[in-house]
Amino acid sequence: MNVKKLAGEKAVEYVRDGMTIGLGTGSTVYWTIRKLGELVKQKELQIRAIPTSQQTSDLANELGIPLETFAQSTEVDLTIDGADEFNSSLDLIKGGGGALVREKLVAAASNRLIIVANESKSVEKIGKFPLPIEVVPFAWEVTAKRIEGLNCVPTLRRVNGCPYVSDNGNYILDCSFGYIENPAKLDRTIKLLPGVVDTGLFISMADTVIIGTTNGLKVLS
Ligand code: ABF
Repeated sequence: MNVKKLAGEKAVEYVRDGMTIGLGTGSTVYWTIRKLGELVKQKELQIRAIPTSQQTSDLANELGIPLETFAQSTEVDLTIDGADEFNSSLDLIKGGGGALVREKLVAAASNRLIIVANESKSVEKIGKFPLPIEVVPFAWEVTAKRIEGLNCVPTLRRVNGCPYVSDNGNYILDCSFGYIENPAKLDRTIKLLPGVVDTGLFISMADTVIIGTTNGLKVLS
């Protein structure tokens, strides 16, 4: 059973005609976007969407989903996105796919955030997944040292030996903190460091998590 498809397609049931939808990034929300594309093509659904990455923008364009930017609308009715980890309070680690800054901006502009995931992302305490932190390339070494001082091991994300560059032209540090006791406090602390653009901690942002399992769907709210 494709549990990503199961969760991804379920989220489409929350979409209504006329909504502005935030489209997340990743291999689970891929199925949401594909399903939305089908419904738009069959003229069964009329939506506009704001993508959280170039990758999602390309997919939505390919499927004929009308896109808009924050120049047209500063309010998003519903965002559907993936996650790398979630706990029972619906705190999240995101950014494994490198789109965390736009994902957070779109989520923060949304009236509702639905996360689509599978059971492997469910944890008691977040932090096993290395926390992605987007940083300005200039002086990234200094920023990394400051973050290291918060008791973690930061690693510059690389692709084919070169630094990974986000859609915003920044670098990403994958930071192994181990279990994070107070995610909200850590998020605030990291964001005060010069050079940090944002962190992959999404605290009190998600309203619902749809979980695909081999026994069917679970929904946390
Ligand atoms: C996204 O979903 C990212 O934040 C995250 O890295 C990614 C992982 O999800 P999936 O397993 O669905 O690809 O939103």
